[in-house]
Amino acid sequence: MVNLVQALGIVALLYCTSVAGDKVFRFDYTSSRNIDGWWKLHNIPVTWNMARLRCLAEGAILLSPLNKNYVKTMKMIMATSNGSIQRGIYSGVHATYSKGVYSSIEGVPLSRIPVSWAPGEPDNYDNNESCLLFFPNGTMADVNCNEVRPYICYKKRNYDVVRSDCGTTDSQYHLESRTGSCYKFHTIGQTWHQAYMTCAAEGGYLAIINNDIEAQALKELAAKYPETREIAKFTNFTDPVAVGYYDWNKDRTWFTIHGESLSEAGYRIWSENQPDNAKIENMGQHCGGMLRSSLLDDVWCEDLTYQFICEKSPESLIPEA
Ligand SMILES: [Ca+2]
Ligand SMILES: [Ca+2]
Repeated sequence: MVNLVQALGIVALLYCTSVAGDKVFRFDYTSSRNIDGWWKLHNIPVTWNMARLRCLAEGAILLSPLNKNYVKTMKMIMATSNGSIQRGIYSGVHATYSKGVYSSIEGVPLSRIPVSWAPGEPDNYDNNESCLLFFPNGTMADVNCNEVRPYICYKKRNYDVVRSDCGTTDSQYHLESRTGSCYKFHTIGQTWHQAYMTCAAEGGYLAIINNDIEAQALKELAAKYPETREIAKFTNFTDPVAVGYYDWNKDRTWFTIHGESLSEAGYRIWSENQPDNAKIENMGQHCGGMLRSSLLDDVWCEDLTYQFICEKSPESLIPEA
């Protein structure tokens, strides 16, 4: 016989287990036993590759209908949403490595996935379709990967995953005691706009320098990583890293990505002769950069890639109490 105290203990234990399991990933993901993990619906349509990158930056992958439980879950998520979702969402099943050879992001081959095709599909229309779309009724079709569609990101449950001091499972974020923020230095360059997306998906933002102390902290952080020397080919300066300010109106007035002027933000020390709006093929510099000296330098927004620094509050991904 289980007495009342024991019963309450069991209930409390089950509750704690489920809460810990449910909340360990991030606030914007929903736990699901059916798919043994967490999911997040992105209802703003993007290309398949952008969807893939966004999930990756969130620490997840594109959800695929790997078995009947996944199919059921995807249908359930779509049934409670409207708009463009009703016209189909991207799955993680793709043939972008080799035309016609489909597998899910995690490598499950198409032959192992319980696909029921929509009428007339798959047709590889114009020999230009390598991504699989999932419809609300559970059928699928191959489509051009450049079409824009909503999608679902998925994180498989992993009990080893722990949130750090920085409130993330991403171990590359480190808490800086002098500012109370966490920072991650991205060594693989992206364009300023891509870098903005990556930081946002990680739960942060392109770093905003608010005072000399933060500038010093970022200078020390950047000093730990070698320069790529990519931009040095075009300028006399050491490689800038992308940070969070922007010439919004392209009229040389600079705002942080949180809408303040640089003076309001608290740091506006430009490198000598910067911002210079240097031109490559008529393309000026409207995006924010920081030299290794921590002095500011305007950089190109498109085409060229920069290493970049994301800043994150330790609370940003934690559910509100
Ligand atoms: Ca098709
Ligand atoms: Ca410049």
